[in-house]
Amino acid sequence: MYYSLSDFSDRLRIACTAENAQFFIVYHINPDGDCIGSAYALALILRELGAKVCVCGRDSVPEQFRSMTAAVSMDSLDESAQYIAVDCSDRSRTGQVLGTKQYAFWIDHHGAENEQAAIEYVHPERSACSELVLDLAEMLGVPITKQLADLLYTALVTDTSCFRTSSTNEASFLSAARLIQAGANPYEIGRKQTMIKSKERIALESRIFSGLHELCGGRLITGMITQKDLAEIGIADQNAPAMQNINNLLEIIGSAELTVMVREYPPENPEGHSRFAVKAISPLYSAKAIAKHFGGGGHIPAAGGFLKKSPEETRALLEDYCCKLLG
Ligand SMILES: [Mn+2]
Repeated sequence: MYYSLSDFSDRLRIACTAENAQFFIVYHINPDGDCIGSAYALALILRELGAKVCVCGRDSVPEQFRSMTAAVSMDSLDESAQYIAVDCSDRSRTGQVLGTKQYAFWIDHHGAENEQAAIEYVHPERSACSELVLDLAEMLGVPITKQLADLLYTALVTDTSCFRTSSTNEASFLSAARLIQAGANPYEIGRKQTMIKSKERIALESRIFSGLHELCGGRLITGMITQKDLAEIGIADQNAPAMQNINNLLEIIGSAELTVMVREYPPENPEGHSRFAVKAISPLYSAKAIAKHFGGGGHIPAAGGFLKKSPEETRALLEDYCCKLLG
């Protein structure tokens, strides 16, 4: 059930001050800056309130965030620990990393159709989950240290691609201002997380552009990244730093109304070996509805999912469907 900020904070405070309070904080599969920054910041906040904490996720923390997360120590927890999910639209995004136990708390800015936990703080209109964690810290009276501000600002800047996504709004900037006031350095974090490109990233981008499909008079742009591309360039896997925000790359084509990026995963990937990411640049279309048609999910402007098909087949299916939509 959705709770207001003050009711959610009250419940969290009560849970944290109980005897032997312990929390597993779970971030989503294929982690990004938002889920990582939000989860580790929440760990610091709950610890400040007296709880033991341990952050976990199915996939390890991407390299570009490790200098921040390594500074947050983890406690060892026992069976009585409660679960909190951050930045997960629904249970499938947790990767069932802790089995099937019920989650006590849920903090997210996507919004699932069904209830995911008894106590939820969910605001789909917010541009990053870290904004919700910041609200909570302030409501709980936890001081925003530079360490917290760096984690939360990194989350905000990566989820909004430096305040350029369609989800960016007044609240994003108000959150950013509070975090900068608390010591986050916008130039350092912005440059590190969104400007610098590795040699591997530059090679990957040029490969994607050389294999670009421009359809429906340029209104639909699709790109594809195969396992062979990754191997030849020397990118370890789909979670490597060179892959961050790669789904946004196709937006630089001015005529694009819809973009689709298809990424091949190893055949043993449980969700399927082709991941697709749809972006609706024109407000006339819903990426969420397109992804849903293929069993995926997400936001109206950006959504995706997995198919148990080859990347070529996945690309063709998405192209066919999107072309029909564009008419
Ligand atoms: Mn997010």
